[in-house]
Amino acid sequence: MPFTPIPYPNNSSYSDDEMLHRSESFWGDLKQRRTIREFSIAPIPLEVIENCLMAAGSAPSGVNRQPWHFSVVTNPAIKREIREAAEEEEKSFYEHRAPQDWLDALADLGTDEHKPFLETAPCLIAIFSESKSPSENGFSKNYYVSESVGIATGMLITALHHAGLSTLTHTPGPMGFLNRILDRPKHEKPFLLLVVGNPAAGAMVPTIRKKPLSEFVSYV
Ligand code: IYR
Repeated sequence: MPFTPIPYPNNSSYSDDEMLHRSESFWGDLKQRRTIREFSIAPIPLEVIENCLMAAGSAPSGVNRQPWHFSVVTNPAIKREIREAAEEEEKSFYEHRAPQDWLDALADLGTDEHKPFLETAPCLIAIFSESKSPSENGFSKNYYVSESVGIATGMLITALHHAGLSTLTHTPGPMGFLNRILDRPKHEKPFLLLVVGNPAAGAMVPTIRKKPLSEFVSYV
C-alpha cells in the first residue's frame, strides 16, 4: 500500500537571524550534556519519560519501519536482576575478554565491573533493535536497522537532556540477558541500555574535550 501524500504542515521558515539564534541556543544547551555514572535514587515522572520516548519514536527510519522497542524498567527487583547479570558479563569482560588496548583506553575513564547505577538510577531504558518485524504473513525484513535505532537513541538522549535528566549509555556485552529478564522475543536484539535519572549529590564527571569543528568537518 503506497503512503498517501499530504501537504507538509510545517512550512514556516525562520529568518537567518532566528535560525542563528535557535541553533546557537540549542547547541548551548546540548553541550552541557555529560554522561554520568553516579545517579541519585530520586524517582522521575513517568510522563516525562513517555514524552521523551515519543520524541525518540518520531525518528526517521528505513521505510518508516520504526525497528525499535524500548523497555522501561523502574521496578527495583528487575533493576537488581539486570545489575547482577550485567556485572557478571562485565567481570568476564574486565578479567579476560577485553583486549589490553581496550583496557588501557578504559583506564582513563576509571570504569570497572561494578555497576551500582543499574540499581540506584530510578529508570533503565533497554533499547532493542528489530532486524525483522512481525507482519500478517510471518515477519517482514527491516532496513538500515542500526542506523534507525541509533538515530532514535540519539534523539532520546537529546530529549532526556532537554527535559533536565541525565543519562549513561551503557553496553554490557553481550546483552542477551536483557531478552530473558525483560521477556522480549528473540527477533529483538539488545542495542543498548540507557540509564536515566538525576546526578547524585556531588557526582563527578571526567574532564573531556570535544573536538572543534575544524577537526571533524570539511567543506568542499
Ligand atoms: N561496557 C564496559 C566497558 C566500557 C566500554 C566503553 I567503549 C566505555 O565508553 C565505557 C565502558 C563498562 O560499562 O564498564
